[in-house]
Amino acid sequence: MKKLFLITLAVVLSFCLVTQVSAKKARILKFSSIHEPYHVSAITADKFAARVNQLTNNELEVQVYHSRQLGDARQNVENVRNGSLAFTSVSIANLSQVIPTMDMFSLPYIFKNDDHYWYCIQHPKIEEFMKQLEPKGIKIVSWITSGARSLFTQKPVRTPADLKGMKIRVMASPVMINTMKALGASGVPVAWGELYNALQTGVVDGAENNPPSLISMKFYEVSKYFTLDEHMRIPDVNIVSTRVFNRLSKSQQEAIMRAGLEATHFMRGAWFESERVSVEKLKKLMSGIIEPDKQPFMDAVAPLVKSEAKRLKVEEMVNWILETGKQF
Ligand code: GTR
Repeated sequence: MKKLFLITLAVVLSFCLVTQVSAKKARILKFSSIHEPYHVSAITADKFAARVNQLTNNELEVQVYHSRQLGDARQNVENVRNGSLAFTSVSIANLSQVIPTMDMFSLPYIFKNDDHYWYCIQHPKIEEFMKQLEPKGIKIVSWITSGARSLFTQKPVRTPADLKGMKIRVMASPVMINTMKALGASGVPVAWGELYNALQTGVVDGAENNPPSLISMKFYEVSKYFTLDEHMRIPDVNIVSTRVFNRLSKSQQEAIMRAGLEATHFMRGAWFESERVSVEKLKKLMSGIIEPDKQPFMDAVAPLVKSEAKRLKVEEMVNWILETGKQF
């Protein structure tokens, strides 16, 4: 009888324990993505979220909101800074609103190719450089890529002379605006979510971006030519709010950083494939994919790289990037 009582008690107690554990609520952390759910950056965010949940045994639950549901890039940056948003993925060009020197990464043709890009961004020198953001409330969780940015326009562009008088959409980055000027066009800042409309209504004559984004945002419907001049490789990064991060336990912080590193590895391969597939699709969807001689574009912006590096006071870093490029 006593034995039965003890067994019943043990069952009741373990039931209470289980319900208590499962009742322990996960801490919800929101991740805002400006991309459509099938864009590689959005898929990377989903994978990151699932991995954080798994590595923390669901103590943390990262919830990803795609397609600008929680805001466009600049708003996301502000929300990460004030802690109302935990994560976002963003172009470093948009971090120039926080620290102007971040615009260094927008300098045209400073990265020789994809391998040179990855060599630089994973170098301890750049890791150190990015720490400037921490007192501003932003911590880098993972480097992802946005590939090379190229021009897409209503009229064909084969040389910088063809850009004369054109209004080209850029991000709110002084370096991007000045680069368009050096190429003979004018750079017009427009938010990502408003670009389709701006192209459709002729507010701008073109824009510049990577192949996967032309597909995910359907820009091929409202522009005809894609000129693969590959003028910039501006990194995207996944960032976390330091206000949120600093309140987490050490093991939760480690889980986030580990999931972040894994996201970088995943993204690098997935991006490569997505870029290839997207160019194939765009060949069928647009009037022309132009592979121009890049040299005249490079020549047109070479003086600007020097003057902008000086203005931003990043000459030493830019010289290092250009110098290391000789090995690639
Ligand atoms: C995309 C990039 C975004 C943002 C966007 C834009 O390719 O992934 O972070 O830079 O371009 O041009 O606004």
